[in-house]
Amino acid sequence: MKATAQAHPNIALAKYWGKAPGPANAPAVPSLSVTLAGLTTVTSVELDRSLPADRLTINGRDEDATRVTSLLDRVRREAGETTRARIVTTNDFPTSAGLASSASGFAALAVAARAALGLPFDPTRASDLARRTSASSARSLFGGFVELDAGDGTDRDLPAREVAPAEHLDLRVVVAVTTEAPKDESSTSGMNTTSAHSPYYAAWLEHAPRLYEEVRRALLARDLDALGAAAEASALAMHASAIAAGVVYFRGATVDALAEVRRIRASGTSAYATIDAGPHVKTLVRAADAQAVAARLAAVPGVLRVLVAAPGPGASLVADR
Ligand code: 2P0
Repeated sequence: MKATAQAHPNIALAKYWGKAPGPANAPAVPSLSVTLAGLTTVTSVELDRSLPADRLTINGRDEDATRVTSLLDRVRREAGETTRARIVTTNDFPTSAGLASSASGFAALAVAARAALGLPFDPTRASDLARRTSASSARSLFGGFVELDAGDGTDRDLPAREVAPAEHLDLRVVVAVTTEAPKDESSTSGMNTTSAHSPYYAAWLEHAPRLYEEVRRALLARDLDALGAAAEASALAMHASAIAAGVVYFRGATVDALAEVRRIRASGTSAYATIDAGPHVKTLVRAADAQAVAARLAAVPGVLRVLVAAPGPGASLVADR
């Protein structure tokens, strides 16, 4: 009746932005990500017959449980249960680090919720379950390099799957943190505004699958330069479509860090930027270059700190303490 799971955030190399038509929170475009080691969310789910509603605590603070309840309700239906749960989640990285704690959070929650309700460990089932609440979290069920298809407008299962294991590519992600403030606009809101109002959303829908194919091909060929070029193009195309709808996640330091990545590249080091629904810049480099690139980015005015992450494992159950 109690289970605990852990999961790690992921960074999309080929971005998901926009939802497919239909009821199931499926992406409008395919995406491909890398799951990161060393940054961990741990979530426990404990059924409690005395609770009138689910109770959620994140890093020791009570939080609104609406999205957590929507996920748990699906598991309760599958398990034939109605009992409410106490959910306790902790992140060992700051939620302002520019790394989506929602991705690792819903991935860990999906694994812990299924186990607490007596369902077997099944990353594919858990990935589809997590995707229905937060699409990027579907990718954190798996380690290494992970892809998620676009939806087809139906309610069919749509889990992510591993493309290549963590050790497949010599890669580090250097995260340049540009603010400690929470983001101005959630991803869900930003992508819905983009799809409703951007004159360039149709162009994004047409272009994104090609960039995804380029990222995938380069990954399988272990070609960091081709992968990085396609990943940077995916991030910039996503933001171009969003900016045209008035959804601007960039800050001054975002643009300055992006310019520094391009200077590093012009000087001969393979370094490619990607930017998510926030102002932080993540740079894709080889392991041997990570410390030097981190030092260059740390010196950019407006960059508060940097951290370096390697490809890591998928979500798993952990023994209850
Ligand atoms: C991604 N992002 O592929 C893209 C790139 C942010 C920028 O998926 O509405 O929390 O819950 O499905 O997954 C973040 O959005 O959105 C995201 P919902 P989600 O990683």
